[in-house]
Amino acid sequence: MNFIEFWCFLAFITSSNLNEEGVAAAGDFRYLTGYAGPNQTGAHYQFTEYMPDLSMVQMDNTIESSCGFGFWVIYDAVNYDQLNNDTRCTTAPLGGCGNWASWCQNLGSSLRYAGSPYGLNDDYYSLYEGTNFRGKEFRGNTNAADLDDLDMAVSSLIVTGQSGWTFYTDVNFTGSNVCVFANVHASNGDIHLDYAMITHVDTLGVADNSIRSVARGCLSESVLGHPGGERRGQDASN
Ligand SMILES: [Ca+2]
Ligand SMILES: [Ca+2]
Repeated sequence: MNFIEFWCFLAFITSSNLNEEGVAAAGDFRYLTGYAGPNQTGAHYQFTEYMPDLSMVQMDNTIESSCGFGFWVIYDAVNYDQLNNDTRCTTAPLGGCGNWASWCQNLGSSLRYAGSPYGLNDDYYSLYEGTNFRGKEFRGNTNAADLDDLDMAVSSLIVTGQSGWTFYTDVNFTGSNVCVFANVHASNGDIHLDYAMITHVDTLGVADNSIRSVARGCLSESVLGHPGGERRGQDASN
């Protein structure tokens, strides 16, 4: 099967100004303010939760720039793209304000964040039915002996925080396995985010649609990423 993947990383201008609307830049305040025009102009809407259909707030195929904080994924279709498209547009999680990449502008019809609904850098996993974080999801911060609707369906995943997570190809923590730690350590002032974005799980050495359970901690000899150390090296204040 042939499909074109657009690796669409929103080219945010790095800015220490985490918000422009006078909201306290608390470390756990996740939001995305989308604007209909470039350079944060025009009609706008501030999202703090999942939005499966942007027409509900008159922003369908409209957003061109944003300010934000947290790990947001924007989809071409409603309901997080299901399996129809494979365009990936994600925000730089600590990136502040900026124009979206041209191929992401006027495209978004749904959006949601990855990671914990609570603290930005909480230990958490988000599993997705489609590649590039599309479709149904299964998410959590504890062991899961099975994955309900996502049993043998996981094609991509994101982990946040500093815990490792072990993914298994059978239920009840059995079968082949791989451990994933955050492999990106972002910081902006005293705000930190550790994460790993796996756009295709087969890059982990487990087959697509094979994951069936997940355990907290690194319980596999196959390991992606590194526990903690790299980020501490960048964090002179601690
Ligand atoms: Ca669209
Ligand atoms: Ca799948």
